[in-house]
Amino acid sequence: MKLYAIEGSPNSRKVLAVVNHTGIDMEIEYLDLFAGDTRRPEYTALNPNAMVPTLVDGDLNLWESNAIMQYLADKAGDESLYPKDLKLRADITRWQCWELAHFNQAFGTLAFESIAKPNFLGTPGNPAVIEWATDQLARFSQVLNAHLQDRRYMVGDTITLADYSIIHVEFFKEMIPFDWAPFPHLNTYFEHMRQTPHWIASAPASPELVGRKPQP
Ligand SMILES: N[C@@H](CCC(=O)N[C@@H](CS)C(=O)NCC(=O)O)C(=O)O
Repeated sequence: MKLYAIEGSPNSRKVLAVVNHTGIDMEIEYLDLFAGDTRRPEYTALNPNAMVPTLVDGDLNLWESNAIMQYLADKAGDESLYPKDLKLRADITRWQCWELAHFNQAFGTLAFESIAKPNFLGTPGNPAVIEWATDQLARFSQVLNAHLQDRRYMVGDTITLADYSIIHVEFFKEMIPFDWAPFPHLNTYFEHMRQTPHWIASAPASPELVGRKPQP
């Protein structure tokens, strides 16, 4: 199996954490975002979104990080990360969908407008979009904070795919202009999860390397 990833990319890290956690055999090819690797025709033939991650397993060509995580956990037979029990599985899938549709959308939009645009694209962020994303992030952070009030993990008592999906933006959490103080349970959870071994193993060696191809 081969995984295409970008160093430090949040959606790549979700999948890399699952690769590390399960120990599943994987060839990993890192693409260089700044060199335009994701836009090359050989790569867009695999992933027409020109995004990472992408998994190739024989004749299966799979993109969307959460789908890849589910596939790998099942393929590795890891019933702790992604249990077969229907209700637990639905609960994990629910949080993975929620992360993608709401939390990540708000977080990603705020990060793009307030960090990526001024620092990498030479254009200021759109104030109306920043205001919208900030409101949305506060709205959904409240949901996450309440869920985590008396929990150590998103679902059950051990790490599942839901945890790696929720924390995938961890590296950028303190960089965005957002007041996390009203969400103490969310903050405690991120602190705890950022110290877990398979998440640490998926981290870039340094912030400067994010998006760049690691040197052999
Ligand atoms: N919904 C997709 C999102 C993938 C995504 O946003 N990937 C980012 C890196 S974290 C990317 O490749 N960005 C490059 C671009 O937008 O050109 C998934 O979960 O896999």
